[in-house]
Amino acid sequence: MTPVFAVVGHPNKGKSSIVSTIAQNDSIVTSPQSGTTRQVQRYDILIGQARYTLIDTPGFQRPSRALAWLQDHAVSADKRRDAVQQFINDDHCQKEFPEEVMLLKPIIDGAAILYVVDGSRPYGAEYEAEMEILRWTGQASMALINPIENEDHVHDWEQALSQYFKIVRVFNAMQADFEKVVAMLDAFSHIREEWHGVLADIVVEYRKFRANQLTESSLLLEELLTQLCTYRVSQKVMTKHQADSLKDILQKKYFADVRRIERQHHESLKSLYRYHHLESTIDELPLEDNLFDTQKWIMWGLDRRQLTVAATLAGAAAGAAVDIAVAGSSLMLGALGGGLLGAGSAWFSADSIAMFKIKGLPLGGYEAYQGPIQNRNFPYVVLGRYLYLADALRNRTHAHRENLQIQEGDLSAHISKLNSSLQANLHRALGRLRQQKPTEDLQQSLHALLQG
Ligand SMILES: Nc1nc2c(ncn2[C@@H]2O[C@H](COP(=O)(O)OP(=O)(O)O)[C@@H](O)[C@H]2O)c(=O)[nH]1
Ligand SMILES: [Mg+2]
Repeated sequence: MTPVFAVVGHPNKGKSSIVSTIAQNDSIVTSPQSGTTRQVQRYDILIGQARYTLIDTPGFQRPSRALAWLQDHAVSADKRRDAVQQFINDDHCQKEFPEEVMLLKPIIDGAAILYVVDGSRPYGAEYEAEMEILRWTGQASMALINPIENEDHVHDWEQALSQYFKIVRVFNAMQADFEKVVAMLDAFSHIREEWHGVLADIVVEYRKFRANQLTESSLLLEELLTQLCTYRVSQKVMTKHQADSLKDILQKKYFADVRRIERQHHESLKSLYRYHHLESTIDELPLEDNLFDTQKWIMWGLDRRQLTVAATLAGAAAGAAVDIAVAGSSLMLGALGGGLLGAGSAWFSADSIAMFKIKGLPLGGYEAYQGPIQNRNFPYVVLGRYLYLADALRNRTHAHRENLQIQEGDLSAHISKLNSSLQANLHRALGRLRQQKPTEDLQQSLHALLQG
């Protein structure tokens, strides 16, 4: 038995938006133009192993006249549902009230009702005909107040809706977070007895799905960091002179590839969170600049001081309890040698992001190569950028259709929320990646970071 929900209400109240948000999918068409959803659209939702159906409808067009027709065809309450059935089958009604027929049909066929109103617009008696018709179907129902512009009229709506619906919830299509969606489904399991078990399973699947997205996103991040930290491009040539002349070409290719690899992973992350149409923008990785001192790099990654603390933590023996306060104190930094923090110091050495090298080959000829990465901040920059995208995706709803602009974030604030052993592991693992050494423990720290 697959639960089916019909999302109904006036046109342009956010029905399609709510469908997107509940379905966790941005492929559903929403529009500022009233009447964009002209036909009933069935969406078979698959969340993990859970299946159910959401039906998006065009919305009521002539509810008062439709109700008048129904009232003429039902003499008493026990005949109301039959009257609705008759209304759907009636040729004249199909021509006169195509939208009402369309939206009532799935409900009479067994769909539960999600009635959507706009809490920023005043309540009006004209909605009563809609609610009355819905009541006549005898189906389980819930009202969702979508406060499109503000919450000014939510209270009035609650007063009116609670007379027609057992459950009335404020549900902002643009802001309803994952928990809100789950709570809505859970509430439904209590008003429709025969769906209780299956809706409880759906809620479990939603949670598993969400946890799975998090795990997948941390694996994707690990892959991105590993690829970018180890990436290099090379070319074999006959003479040393030819090898020398490859420097610019290889560097260009290297930069382009690094950017492409990052972009691909960002796109995969968007698909993982079921954003298939979302345009996002982020500044290009500033690879050409003198890396460490540019503001951009510090903006995405860590600043000098934080990098020094990171190196201190990374250097501590694995498993040793590291006192972060001590590691970060000026005492400790002083012990490391004040020179470390000096501008242009060799420790941060980063006049080029990756080395260009030429190697003689045993059988003659030369190989020129660019990469792998040298810069200490590089893995942090990649990490920071991915983290901001992941956070933005997790905190937005699929009803949002504006472009997403990824701007600066605060990586060190994110990192400092981890416990000290996870922090030390993270720094150690990123340090090892940069040194082309195998890492363990990276996954766990990344997972914790993404979880926030
Ligand atoms: N700001 C804001 N806009 C919303 C909200 N819900 C819907 N909209 C916008 O209102 C318009 C109509 O929404 P849509 O879902 O297509 O309404 P429908 O006709 O009832 O399906 C679209 O431009 C949506 O982006 C909301 O909660 N807040
Ligand atoms: Mg619509």
